[in-house]
Amino acid sequence: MIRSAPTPPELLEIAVTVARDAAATAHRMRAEGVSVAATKSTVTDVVTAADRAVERQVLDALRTLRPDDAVLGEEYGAGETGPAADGGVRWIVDPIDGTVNYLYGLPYCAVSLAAEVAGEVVAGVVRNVATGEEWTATAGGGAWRAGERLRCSTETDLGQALVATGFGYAAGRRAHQARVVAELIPHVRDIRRMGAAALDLCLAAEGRVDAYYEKGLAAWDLAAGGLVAREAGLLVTGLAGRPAGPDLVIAAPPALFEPLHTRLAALDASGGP
Ligand code: LIP
Repeated sequence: MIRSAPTPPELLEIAVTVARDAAATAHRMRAEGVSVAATKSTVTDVVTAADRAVERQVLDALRTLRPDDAVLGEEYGAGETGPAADGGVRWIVDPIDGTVNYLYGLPYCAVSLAAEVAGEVVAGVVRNVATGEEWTATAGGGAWRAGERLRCSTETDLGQALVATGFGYAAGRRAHQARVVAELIPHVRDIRRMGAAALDLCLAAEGRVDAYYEKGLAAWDLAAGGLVAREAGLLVTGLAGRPAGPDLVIAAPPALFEPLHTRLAALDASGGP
């Protein structure tokens, strides 16, 4: 059977359905009590039973709805699916972004689910597990929350900008990131470290922070939130024209991009361990 490629809105509809069910499971499991199931890169990089259960639920739902698609997830990797076929769809899932907030009962954690076609993210949803706030975007179709189209901050002065960032789990990386932030903070309004990269990108999409940067993001932290940010008018890149990725993600409105990029380059924000 020849199946036509799904459109971004069709992929978004699936993503939203799956992410809402996933967020409901995460919410219910949080209410039932949460404990650490395992650790990953360091003893503070935790996995809860909910991270695994939620990703498993997403994998099962996608296998039912889109059996030929590939999936990349934080907990099970490319697991059972392998790479996307040429021109095929790959889903990228972070079952709970902001796992430490989830563990501590802080209301800043999210399910993030994106659909990539031919290597480009074309649809994405980020849903806050605690509050039910939900951000969506399709490539070329804008970024949205609660029926409102989102636009990024119009701030033009880096000195007035509220800048979100985050830190990795490994001590050496955190030390380097702390040095960067110590040098940046005199040049911005203030810094926010809220603990979930996907949500930071969504807040930047609606100007609730002016800009965001972080080193060390994985594909599942960035995929859906990055599209939401881009569709709201932010530039989302790495340093020196490189694409956004593990080395660095800078998400800034056009007027703030250059001054922020210049500072981060001078501070070697993509360097260190
Ligand atoms: C986390 C982020 C957080 C970032 C951490 C980590 P997790 O994801 O979203 O903001 O600073 O480095 O990647 O581990 O909660 O899925």
